[in-house]
Amino acid sequence: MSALILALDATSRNEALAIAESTARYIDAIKIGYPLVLGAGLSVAGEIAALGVPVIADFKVADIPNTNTLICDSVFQAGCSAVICHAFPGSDSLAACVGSAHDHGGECFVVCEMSHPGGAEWFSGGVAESFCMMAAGAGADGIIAPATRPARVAALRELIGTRKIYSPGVGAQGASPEDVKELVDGIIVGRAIYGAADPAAAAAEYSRRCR
Ligand code: O7M
Repeated sequence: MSALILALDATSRNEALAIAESTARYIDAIKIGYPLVLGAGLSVAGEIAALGVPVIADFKVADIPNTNTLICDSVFQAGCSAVICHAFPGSDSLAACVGSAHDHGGECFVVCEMSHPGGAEWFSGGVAESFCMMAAGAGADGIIAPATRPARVAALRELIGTRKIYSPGVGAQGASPEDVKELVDGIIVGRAIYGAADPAAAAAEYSRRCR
């Protein structure tokens, strides 16, 4: 049983807000990132949050600690409830993201292994496990792990314990909610909902399948 997180990668503000409004009752959070924010501006975060849906800022923050703090502070001041960062810049950079999140009463999630085919190149061989341990060591609230590789999610669950796992790759990338819903806390679905002819109906169906 998992929460449903809509990856709202629509690139126009009006389209994004219309989809957010029509799907809000079926989803537990909305993840926004560069596709929407570069088109609509960061203020769209507050507009979505005003619908009563928590907003997760997926900027995959990956810089030096000071820059990470500046980015994360902006995200939370804009109304987001959580931020997603990369682990590879190191534990001090990661700590900066976690610190900003917690200073604002928010959460920080760390990408440990990515869902696309190339993700298996970079994140295999113990890298994902190292990132997972870094995330736990930094006090992060959870990690991102790929629904496209449920066995990897299971392996990372062993390491991360009761911290949250959010999992993308369901729908357009080929995974199903049933593949990971017992292993994770949130399933991230993008195109299969926002690109559907009827996004509300698609969200309702994914919500049913995630429970
Ligand atoms: O369902 P999709 O494929 O249309 O969208 C998936 C969303 O999840 C999209 O916003 C991606 O950027 C994101 N994502 C992945 O697809 N794979 C990953 O490994 C990680 C993410 C992600 O959300 O990282 C935080």
